Amino acid sequence: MLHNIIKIFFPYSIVTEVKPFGHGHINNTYKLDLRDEKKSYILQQINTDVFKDPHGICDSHDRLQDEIFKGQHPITIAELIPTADGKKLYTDPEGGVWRMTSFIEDSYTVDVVKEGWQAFEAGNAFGWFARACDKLDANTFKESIKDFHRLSFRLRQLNEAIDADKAGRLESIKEIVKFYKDREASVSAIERLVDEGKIPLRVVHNDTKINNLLFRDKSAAAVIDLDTVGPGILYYDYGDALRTSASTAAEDEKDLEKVHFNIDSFRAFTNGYIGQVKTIVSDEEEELFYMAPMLMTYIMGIRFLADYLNGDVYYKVAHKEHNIDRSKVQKKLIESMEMQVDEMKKIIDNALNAIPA
Ligand code: ADP
Ligand code: GN1
Ligand code: MG
Repeated sequence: MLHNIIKIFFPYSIVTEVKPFGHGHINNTYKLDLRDEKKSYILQQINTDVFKDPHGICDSHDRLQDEIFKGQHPITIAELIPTADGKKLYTDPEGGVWRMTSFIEDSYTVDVVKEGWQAFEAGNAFGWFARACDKLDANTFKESIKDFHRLSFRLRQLNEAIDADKAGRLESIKEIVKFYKDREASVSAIERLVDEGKIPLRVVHNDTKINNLLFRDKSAAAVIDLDTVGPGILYYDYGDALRTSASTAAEDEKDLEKVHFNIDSFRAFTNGYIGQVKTIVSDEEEELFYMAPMLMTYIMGIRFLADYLNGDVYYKVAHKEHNIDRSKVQKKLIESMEMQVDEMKKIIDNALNAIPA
């Protein structure tokens, strides 16, 4: 099956190896090697339950690479590789939708940040990405998933999952549900600002988890997983990236004693990120950066929770507690952030007011 798909892209090549690759939760990803080619490729089956318009995703990727490949940058994105007859996607006879991109050579991902430079590099790379997108007009990009980071939409989904309790799991997790319910109001400020049009809509990444970044040696080399690139606000990328970049543990760590929001990683990431975006940030945007990590961690926490209640229909899971484990980690991170908000504000202010070196 995979070999038939590869033939659509490379009809005259011999496959030496094709194997599942990476730790993504959404698409099916393979690394591909061909005889007589030094370069490798990434072949992905796009999850069309999640992404209803895969052509739209590729159009956005194409426009982004047109913009980014115009210049010389220390960081890059993967390049879309068309089929032999020049199409960006291939739909197989069973309806599976496939895409090929260049493999970023000699790169590796990080799931848990262990050293300060990794957090700084992550901030620098996602900040670079935001600046690279600054020239693109957000109104001409489509959301690949409607209301993706809209808190009220995610809360509605959670409420529906609670009401339906499809998998019969509600009783056992009442305390976790209460934790999130108790905080609904305190995380709603950013959505209000967006609705009032007070902060600019930009083209942003919308899925800045640390393993959507590739490192080479001791630097960030590429920003990947561009499926959600589209309209959004800086806070989404800054906040979602910190959810993983400043966590001391994996997103699904079972031992919650290990989970903390690490203020040193937060500082390093923030210095890297704000150093990049400082010249494009508006006065209004400066105000609520400190709330972004909490909002995005909350949103992911309730999405994992809703998926657990729905019986694990959205995210890939390795075992039946996987989604609730992930949701508990987000809860622990929120608790840890709540204790450090004042310090977070100071760090952001310092970064915004720092005089360039
Ligand atoms: P998902 O949407 O399922 O998260 P990703 O696009 O993030 O899919 O890919 C999953 C993983 O595959 C990444 O975390 C990374 O490890 C690896 N990967 C994806 N694209 C590339 C690439 N162009 N070069 C090297 N590794 C990649
Ligand atoms: C998914 O695709 P991946 O694994 O990088 C999800 C993100 C979540 C993340 C949580 C399209 O990201 O929104 O933050 O899992 N992507 C989509 O790990 O839903
Ligand atoms: Mg990914």
